[in-house]
Amino acid sequence: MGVKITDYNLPNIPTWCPGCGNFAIHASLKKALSELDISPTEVFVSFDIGCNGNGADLINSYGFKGLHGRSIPLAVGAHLANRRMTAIADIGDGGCFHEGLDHLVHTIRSNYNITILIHNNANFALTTGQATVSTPKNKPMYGLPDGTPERNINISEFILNLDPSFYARAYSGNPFQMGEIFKSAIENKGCSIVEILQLCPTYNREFTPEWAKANIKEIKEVEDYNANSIESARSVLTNNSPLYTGIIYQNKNLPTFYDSLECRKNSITELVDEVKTHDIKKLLKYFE
Ligand SMILES: Cc1ncc(C[n+]2csc(CCOP(=O)(O)OP(=O)(O)O)c2C)c(N)n1
Ligand code: SF4
Repeated sequence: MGVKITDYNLPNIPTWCPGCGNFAIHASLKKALSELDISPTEVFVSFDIGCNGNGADLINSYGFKGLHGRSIPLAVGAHLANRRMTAIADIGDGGCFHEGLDHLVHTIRSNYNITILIHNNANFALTTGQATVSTPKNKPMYGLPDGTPERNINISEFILNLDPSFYARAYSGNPFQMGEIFKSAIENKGCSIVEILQLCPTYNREFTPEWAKANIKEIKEVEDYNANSIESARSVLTNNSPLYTGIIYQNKNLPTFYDSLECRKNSITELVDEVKTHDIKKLLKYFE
């Protein structure tokens, strides 16, 4: 193996709170990429605005820190321009299921070959703990002492209803399983969604490692579980009790966007190879 996990390190110091699940998520991502022997020069990671997005300072790869809710189209753009890159979007549950929701829906629908890592800490953490779609109803949150009056969304069922190519759930307190899930997601040919149940001891104090131990189970504990069956996936996601982690659903037969694009079928170059340079001096003269 040529690539080492340390090849992905940068000298910057993380600013996350002690006990934050983002530490393990980042370490697992670097471990997965190095174990897949993917060089940092072949990786593009787009980061959202949020605590998750502070990871932009910590990974030695190509990348872009975009606007809140917009890390998904950035990864899509990188992938469409150059399929030699492994494109990963890193986003919080707030960015993903509020302002960025349309991007998630259309990326799954188009089946672009990218991986989306959703840090689900059940709140908008960077802005000090407001309620997101995954915050339990009636839970007091910043600015909402009596809890949110709105209903929440079962995000795993929501994703499954879009018929994704790959949906897995990880838990930040189980980095070994998380790293293996990331590897499978990156290797999957299509849009891979990984929802990570992320510890946030500052704004989601109820979600503790003890709670997780009692309520989270690995899908491999379900006898004869078939991750290729959407019915099996639905049956374990409906009431989320227990919360299962692992590869919940994978459809290896779903064509990717590029597979379905007739005009690019026989091309041997990437769009990035086809960019031509244009002399715009003449055009600029017109405005003088
Ligand atoms: C376009 C835009 N909308 C809203 C904000 C304000 N904002 C910045 S971070 C943030 C919360 C991020 O929450 P989430 O995406 O769940 O990530 P977390 O901080 O929990 O990791 C919000 C609402 C912004 N910076 N830009
Ligand atoms: S507020 Fe929560 S998500 Fe943000 S750094 Fe602290 S523990 Fe992590």
